Amino acid sequence: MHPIGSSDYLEEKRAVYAAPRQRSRAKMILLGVLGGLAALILIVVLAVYFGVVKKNDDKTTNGDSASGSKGTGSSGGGGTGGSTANLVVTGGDGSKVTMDDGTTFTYQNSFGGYWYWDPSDPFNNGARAQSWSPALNETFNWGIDKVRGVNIGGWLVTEPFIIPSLYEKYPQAVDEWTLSQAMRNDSASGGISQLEDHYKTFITEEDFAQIAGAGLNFVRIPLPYWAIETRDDEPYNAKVPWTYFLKAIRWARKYGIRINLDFHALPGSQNEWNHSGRMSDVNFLNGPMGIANAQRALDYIRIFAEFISQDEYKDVVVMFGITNEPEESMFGLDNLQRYYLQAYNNVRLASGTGTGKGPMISYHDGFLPVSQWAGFLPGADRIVLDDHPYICFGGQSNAPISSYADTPCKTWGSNMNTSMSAFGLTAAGEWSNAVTDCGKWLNGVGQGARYDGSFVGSTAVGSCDTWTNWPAWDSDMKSGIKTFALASMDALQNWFFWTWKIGNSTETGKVESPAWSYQLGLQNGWMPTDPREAVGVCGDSAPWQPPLAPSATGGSGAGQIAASVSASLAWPPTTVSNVGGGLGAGTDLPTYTPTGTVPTLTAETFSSATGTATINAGNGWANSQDTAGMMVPISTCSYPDPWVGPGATPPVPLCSGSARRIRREASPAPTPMVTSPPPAS
Ligand SMILES: *[C@@H]1O[C@H](CO)[C@@H](O)[C@H](O)[C@H]1NC(C)=O
Ligand SMILES: *[C@@H]1O[C@H](CO)[C@@H](O)[C@H](O)[C@H]1NC(C)=O
Ligand SMILES: *[C@@H]1O[C@H](CO)[C@@H](O)[C@H](O)[C@H]1NC(C)=O
Ligand SMILES: *[C@@H]1O[C@H](CO)[C@@H](O)[C@H](O)[C@H]1NC(C)=O
Ligand SMILES: CC(=O)N[C@H]1CO[C@H](CO)[C@@H](O)[C@@H]1O
Repeated sequence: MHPIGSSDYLEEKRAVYAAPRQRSRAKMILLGVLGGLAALILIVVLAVYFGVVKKNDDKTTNGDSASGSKGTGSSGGGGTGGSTANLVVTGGDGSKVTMDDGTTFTYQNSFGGYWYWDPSDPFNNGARAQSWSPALNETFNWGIDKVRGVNIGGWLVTEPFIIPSLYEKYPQAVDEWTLSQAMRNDSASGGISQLEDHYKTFITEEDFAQIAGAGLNFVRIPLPYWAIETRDDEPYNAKVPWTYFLKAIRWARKYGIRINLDFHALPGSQNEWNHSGRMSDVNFLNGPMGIANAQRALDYIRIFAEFISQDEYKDVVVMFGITNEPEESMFGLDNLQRYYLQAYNNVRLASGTGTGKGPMISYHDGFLPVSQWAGFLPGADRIVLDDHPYICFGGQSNAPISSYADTPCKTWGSNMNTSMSAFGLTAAGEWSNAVTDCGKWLNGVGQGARYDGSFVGSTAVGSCDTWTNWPAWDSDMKSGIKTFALASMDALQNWFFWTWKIGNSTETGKVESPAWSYQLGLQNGWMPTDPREAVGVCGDSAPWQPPLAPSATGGSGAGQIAASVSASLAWPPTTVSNVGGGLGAGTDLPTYTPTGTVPTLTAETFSSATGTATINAGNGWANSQDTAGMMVPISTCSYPDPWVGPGATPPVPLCSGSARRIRREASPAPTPMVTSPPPAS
């Protein structure tokens, strides 16, 4: 059992790929020059390894397509055909829903929820997820109304263990960077468009209806920076994820579900893990490109905030997790807090301050104890603390699931209560049913589990079959997991389970990480059909009482950060860690300049009932006074590759006549980007 904010999750994940970080500084300097060679060797080694070990897994069928293709499409409206007079725009339990592609399903919601969709009134917020959850056009009382949510993980940011079929097809891919390269190489299979096939089939409108029917009222949706743009040789599927996020907004609105936009993959990688987009080094607030990459990320935060703060979207996308799991231990609390304050300023410039003005701003705790964040940003308007209490990545035990019955209650409940009063709203942005690290590629592609000793350096304590062969689970196992889930829900109070759905492995034809799928648990009886069953499971000796800490409530005068705090957390920082050549002061480090064109995000197109007029869906930019340009390279300066890795030495002199760029590796060029015009000001 690890207290909230403990770093076992971090340590264990870092252990897997510890070697690169231990390279000496001198070697790192060399790497800056010989990076291409090193990367080539790595690719060859991986290719040989996976080529030998995994060649039999390279199948071309996709295990998810059969079940996942129920409803997709790209047209704006869910209602089709008929005159306006006959159109059914709302329905409750048992009503028939017609999806974009004309297929239908029956809406099942025994909790008094109802959907609402009128194509001639596409921003109507009348839908309600359950009788006990406020409709979208009603006030959500933070801290009183409970956030009961799921993540839509593995959808617009892929992860090997969530959607193994994508990675099984390309054994050399270990993260979305290398998956995108492998797909681009494979034009015979559709190239990079295979990712869009995944977006279309993995999650559909029907999932949102099922989420409301499961008694849940929130979704947390991971988004990558490449939903906005890519630069240079970044191989990702640029922009396309955004068009699917727009569908998610439409579906969430239809079923009365609120969204937490989770910025999950940042330029340079904020945590080096596969789910940051690139399993590499941390080039974010760390290393020679650390400030430049953070400057770029802050613009992406501004662009997302400007979109979701528009009147048409602010009551659906009500929370913005500005950065998922930043690895504080790599860049230090001071620099993380400088970045967090600048992100706050960017979001509130877009949204304005006060209740109803744009999203709650959610801050991940950086793997520090939540208590360490008490009192952060005094005077801030509507901020949230995000903790990810996982217990499965630490030391492994073969104790039965029943022995974990009150584990979540022991420390999580009181930590959350304390933080609600000391910081403000505190929520678990991720948690799961896993108590062991069993599950195909849970630790990364090609990695085994500590539990059965197949992970490098581990000693077996049992067979993973016990924890992954869910078709064989008996009623004791199922009720044990359910008890653990209920205790977690009660202790955490406001939460987002990770994750709604795990895809089938092509190799086995079934879900290989069952402890991580809410949907599978519902279908097979180990998740509660009504999450309110959790209330009181941990005992009700000292229930948390409102109010939330003042910084979170948006009361009178809220939104103004004390001048002394702003001064002590000025942006950008003057130094970052792990810059080669003994450099590190701000003037020595590559930074960007705000002279670029801002790529605004576009909305879906909606037509009026008669089809003669287009309904205004917003121009993508809430605050026309927010006119700063995009952070881009200075034309007379030299920059290392944004992904160069820590320890590389910036060019000396940094800025002169001719630009020189250190390239880490050569990659296929991505499709050129067409950027939108700057926002009207
Ligand atoms: C919410 O929207 C529904 C549907 O248009 C409407 O009937 C209801 O009055 C609205 N509620 C509020 C509080 O505006
Ligand atoms: C893509 O193809 C190029 C050229 O054949 C090759 O060098 C590279 O290793 C391939 N990359 C991946 C990820 O498949
Ligand atoms: C996995 O495959 C089974 C059998 O085809 C199917 O019923 C199920 O819906 C699939 N699960 C997912 C998450 O796609
Ligand atoms: C914390 O809050 C929960 C839920 O309101 C409650 O059950 C628990 O008793 C509270 N107190 C402590 C110390 O955990
Ligand atoms: C090496 C690495 O980054 N592994 C991580 C991949 O992502 C999973 C979760 O999706 C983590 O558990 C691994 O640690």
